[in-house]
Amino acid sequence: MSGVPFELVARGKVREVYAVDDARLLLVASDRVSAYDHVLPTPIPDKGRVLTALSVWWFEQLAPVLAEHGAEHHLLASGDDLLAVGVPAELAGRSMLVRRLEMLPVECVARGYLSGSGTSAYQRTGAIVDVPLPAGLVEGSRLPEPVFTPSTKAEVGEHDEAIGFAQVVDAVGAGRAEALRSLTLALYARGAEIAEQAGIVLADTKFEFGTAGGPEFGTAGETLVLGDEVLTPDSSRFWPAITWSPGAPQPSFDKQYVRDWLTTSGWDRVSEPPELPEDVVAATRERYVKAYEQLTGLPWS
Ligand code: PZK
Repeated sequence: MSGVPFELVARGKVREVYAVDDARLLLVASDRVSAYDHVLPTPIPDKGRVLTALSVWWFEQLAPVLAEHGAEHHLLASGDDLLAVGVPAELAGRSMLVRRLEMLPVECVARGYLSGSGTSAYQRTGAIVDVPLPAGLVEGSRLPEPVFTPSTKAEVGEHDEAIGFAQVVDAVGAGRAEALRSLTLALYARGAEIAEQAGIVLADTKFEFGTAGGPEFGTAGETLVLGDEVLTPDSSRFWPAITWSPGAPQPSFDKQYVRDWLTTSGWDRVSEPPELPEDVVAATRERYVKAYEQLTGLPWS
């Protein structure tokens, strides 16, 4: 049915992972979109290709930061280079061939602005788990400095749960935990700087890391490898800088038309979500394309 000549090894809400061989995986991004914890029945044309192209571009931008930290990324090939690997032409544009890693069981979240679950935690405790924050912040506030707020990796349908640094140490060891925090904050800082120059606030983002297996796994000299998709609107909060105004939820760069339409549609947020009208689909596709063009400075195809 799917037409992918590889074994499915993992499936998320809007993308899939296939095993190409023992050493390589294929990450395939779909055109599906999620909102309010549901996958919508209406795809957004080109979303998978745009997010893949954006992620590939970011891996290139972040390579110097990774190198400074003695780290690497997992991307091996994308686009038409995948045809030689046997990836069907219809999928090549929304696929990344990556190194198969031993993934570390931690979501590495960096936040430069207060939002969402970060705001909820702050309002309850004045902190995000073990990271204290100053008084007087509101939804959308810029933080005095970016913070590392890791979380557990939830199963599909569950929510990630914020954890403290000590739990990261328990999960991966003190040396790796320090390296993850340092690298996460350095990658966020570079991403936020590039986004800011493009008129986009990178409020927060989530990275996943692994280690390249082999005999060095778990030893002191091992190399951390940045995996997953990076700095896409699905792994990050992107806000238009021009409308940034702390004190209320910020409009999403990509999904605001979808959210606004769903909110006014009468949908109860519990039952199956309705199909999107074609003008909302077209406007949302344009937002993904605009995010790509604005960030990269490149024309979309
Ligand atoms: C890997 N996921 C998360 C789940 C997705 C992605 N380079 C890698 N090596 C080994 N495993 C993974 C990766 C990566 N990236 C990441 N699952 C496995 C995930 C569901 C859908 F696209």
